[in-house]
Amino acid sequence: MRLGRLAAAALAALALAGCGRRSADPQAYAVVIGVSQANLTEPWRITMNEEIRTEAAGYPDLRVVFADAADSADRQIRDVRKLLDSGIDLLIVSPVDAVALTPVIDEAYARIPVVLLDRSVEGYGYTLYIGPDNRIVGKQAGQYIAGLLGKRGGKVLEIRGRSGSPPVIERERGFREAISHVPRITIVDTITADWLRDKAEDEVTAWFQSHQGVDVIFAQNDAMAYGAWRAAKKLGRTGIVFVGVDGLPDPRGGIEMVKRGILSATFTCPTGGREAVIYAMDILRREEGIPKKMFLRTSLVTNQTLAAGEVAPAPRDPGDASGRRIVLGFAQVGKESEWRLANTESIRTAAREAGIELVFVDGEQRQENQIRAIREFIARKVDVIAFSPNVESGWRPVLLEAKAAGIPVILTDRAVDEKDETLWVTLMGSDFVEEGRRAARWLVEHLDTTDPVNIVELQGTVGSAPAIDRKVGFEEVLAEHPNYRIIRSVSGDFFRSIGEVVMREILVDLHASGERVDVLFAHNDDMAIGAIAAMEEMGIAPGRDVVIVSVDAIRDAFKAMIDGTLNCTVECSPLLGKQLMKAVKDYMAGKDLPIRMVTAEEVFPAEVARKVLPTRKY
Ligand code: GYE
Repeated sequence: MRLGRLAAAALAALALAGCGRRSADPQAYAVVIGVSQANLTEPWRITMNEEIRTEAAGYPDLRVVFADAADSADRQIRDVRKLLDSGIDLLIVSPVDAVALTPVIDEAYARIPVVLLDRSVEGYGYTLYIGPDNRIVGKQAGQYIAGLLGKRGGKVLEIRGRSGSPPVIERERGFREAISHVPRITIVDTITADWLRDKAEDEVTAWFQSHQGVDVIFAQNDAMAYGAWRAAKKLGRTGIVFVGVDGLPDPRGGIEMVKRGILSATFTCPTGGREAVIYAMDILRREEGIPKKMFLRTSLVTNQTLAAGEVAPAPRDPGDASGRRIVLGFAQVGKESEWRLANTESIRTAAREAGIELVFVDGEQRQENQIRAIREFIARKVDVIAFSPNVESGWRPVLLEAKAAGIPVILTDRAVDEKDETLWVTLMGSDFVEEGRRAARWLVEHLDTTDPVNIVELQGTVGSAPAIDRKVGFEEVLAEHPNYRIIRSVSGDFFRSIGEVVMREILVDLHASGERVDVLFAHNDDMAIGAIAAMEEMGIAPGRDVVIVSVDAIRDAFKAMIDGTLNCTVECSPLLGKQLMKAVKDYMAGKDLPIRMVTAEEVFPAEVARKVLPTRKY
């Protein structure tokens, strides 16, 4: 990581803002991180840089060099190039514009690790994304306003940030999803104010000239909400509720505005600056168990939540595990698939290597067994509970018991359909909706046809997160291609044997009704491999007569692709052991965990199977 003379000079030239009193000589540092910031006009971004600076100060061997793109994509592209040429070891970047910055960030990623903060790029050319889940931010704001207005509904004026930027699109989407349930809530208008207070004040002042009553003004950040409040105050418009986002703790931040009654509510939106440095150093230390995406927790701030101490609760003292082994209680789903067996093995091995005492219970595909196991963990006062929920619903009572017992819960692999996110500390695993989308995108590209296409779908366990979400993602993409039709959709419960049985029944039924099947979409490889056996038995050539796409990317799927009986598999990694043990240790050490961690995954068509098989770990 030593820097060349030229690089040192370039770095010195770029080092507009180094870290405080520390030596300016880049040679003095083992590690140099470059930070390319989108702008320094938004209070939230100023806080992000501050957090990076503060956290970095804790690493004596680390130097951080900042660059400000002043909201210009061209300038940011130049900044990133300069930082790269100056020989930095890792890049932290918050892109001004996702599309414009993708090529240069791909370039950087080809050379060094890249951490994206708050805004993403096209594709997956980065090491780690850290940021709020902006769709959830919009959803939470919508739920709050729906709760506030109730059945009588009302008129909402929406103020959005820079149009076209991903946070704006996602917050709008989440907001509309949440208020769509209350027909009497109408968005009377949407104003664009580029995240800026003054622009919001001017725009809202103009808007009031030609518009009458509005019940709520929802602004996508606190600065704009404050601008709107000033406009209303100036024009004597009263009785309006103002809702913002960001909830920064500083004297002019959203929390203060709630306390002063300017805002009725805001939502904490962590900048991720601190986490970016912590995980950047983990990446540079080549620590394992680092996910592809981390979504930070956003929480509602009102005077009630402030009074209840829910906002910015007192820092948690590290679990008193100092010196003794951490005890982790893990309730597994069962043994339904090769994926599940690999997942169990990964967790057992990682616990051993991490020196964590693992109390492992196999739920044998039954929710009540997992619930009983969690109650035993609570009675035994384990330090942390982790489990993979067999199905999404029915967990509230036992999660409330764990919370009451003060035992943190980690969800691995599968989510629960519970709104109260304080009932678990993090969810780690795959993006199942995206997996469904990937399977459909591959299929449409592979077939490249406008002819009618008949699809049979083998679903996973009914009511489980992967089955629900993969179906949603798959159908979301097919909705744009009406010639694709799912003609049969039956559950094989993720078992190879059941996949074979139900596929046989479907083929007999289709034969009787004279219907043709062109495609099989199986929610996991095991069911697909079972279905392949049923097809061969019925004289149908799997992979040729019927195109087959499935999910997991287990070794047997690659063997089937090499045999020509399977056409594509979408990866879903079961190797969550290291990530889980890192999360347990980080949590016990007092670190806050992101609300969601998403693993890095790919799509494997048959063409690459022979080359990739030797590299597969499960
Ligand atoms: O796809 C399947 C397993 O929850 C992601 O469960 C997991 C799924 C996986 O049975 O093989």
